[in-house]
Amino acid sequence: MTLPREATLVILTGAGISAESGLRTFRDANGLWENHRVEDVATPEAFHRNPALVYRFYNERRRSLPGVQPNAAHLALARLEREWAGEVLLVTQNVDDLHDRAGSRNLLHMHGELLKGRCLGCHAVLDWPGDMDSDSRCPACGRGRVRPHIVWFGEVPLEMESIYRTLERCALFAAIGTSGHVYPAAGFVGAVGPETRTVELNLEPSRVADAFREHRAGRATDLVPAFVAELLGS
Ligand code: BJW
Repeated sequence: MTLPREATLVILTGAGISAESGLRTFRDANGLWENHRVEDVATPEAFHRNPALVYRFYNERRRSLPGVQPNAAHLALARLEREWAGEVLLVTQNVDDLHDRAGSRNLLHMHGELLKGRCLGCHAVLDWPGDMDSDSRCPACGRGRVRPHIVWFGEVPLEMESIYRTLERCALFAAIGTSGHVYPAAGFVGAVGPETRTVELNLEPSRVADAFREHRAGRATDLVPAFVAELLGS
């Protein structure tokens, strides 16, 4: 099915797109980190109970970023944004910076970003490339404690209004490398219009695979460059 070149496209990505860059997905290894369930670390309650553990979890992941590079799938999506005549909105659940480094600019990090912190006092969002702990203080107000700028379970994801507005009017919605376990992202496919082309690209069917009209099975680094080339007609 061909789309008008000025059509709006929404692409949702999950941990599977960064897997081939060397970043573990959430539901690999049974979703465990040092024998803690990710769900027991990525919550406001966990942060309140044991902030040192939660800071360490995110410090480790932040430190791993310089050692990984965007892969062919990240680069293909940046190409799509550059070469497509209409709007391409890339919504990622990933907190890594691989889409940014690949060159995507119309990009929303709905679950936050590892390289940012947020002040618990003045709520400023801050660039934070290094480690963070209970002694970290906000450079904007000079007083507030800083937490990772991450959307934990039970918190409202970022940019929701803008995402739903674009979903309602998009001609194509594609979900890449996401398991469909976590809402609201897992429900985006149900928020598009009746004419919208919906495509799932994944190693295996997600939990919400039945809601998509088209499915492509395989690795993101194979599927995504081919899908983008097809959309661009090259
Ligand atoms: C490959 C591949 C390769 C591998 N190539 N593919 C019941 C119903 C509805 C909702 C709820 C409910 N009960 C509770 C909720 C709410 C809750 C939720 O969804 N819980 C579920 C567990 C049931 N959600 C929330 O709390 C969210 N907030 C919320 O709902 O607020 C209310 C509200 C919403 C909207 C408007 C107003 C109010 C917040 C969710 C925050 C999620 N946070 C996390 C952790 C923080 C970030 C971090 O520490 O990194 O975000 S959880 C974790 O899962 C992370 C991810 O972004 C997220 C999604 O995971 P993802 O990306 O799908 O990864 P995996 O590992 O699950 O899957 C990888 C996939 O890749 C697999 O399918 C593989 O096959 C594939 N793959 N290699 C292609 N090479």
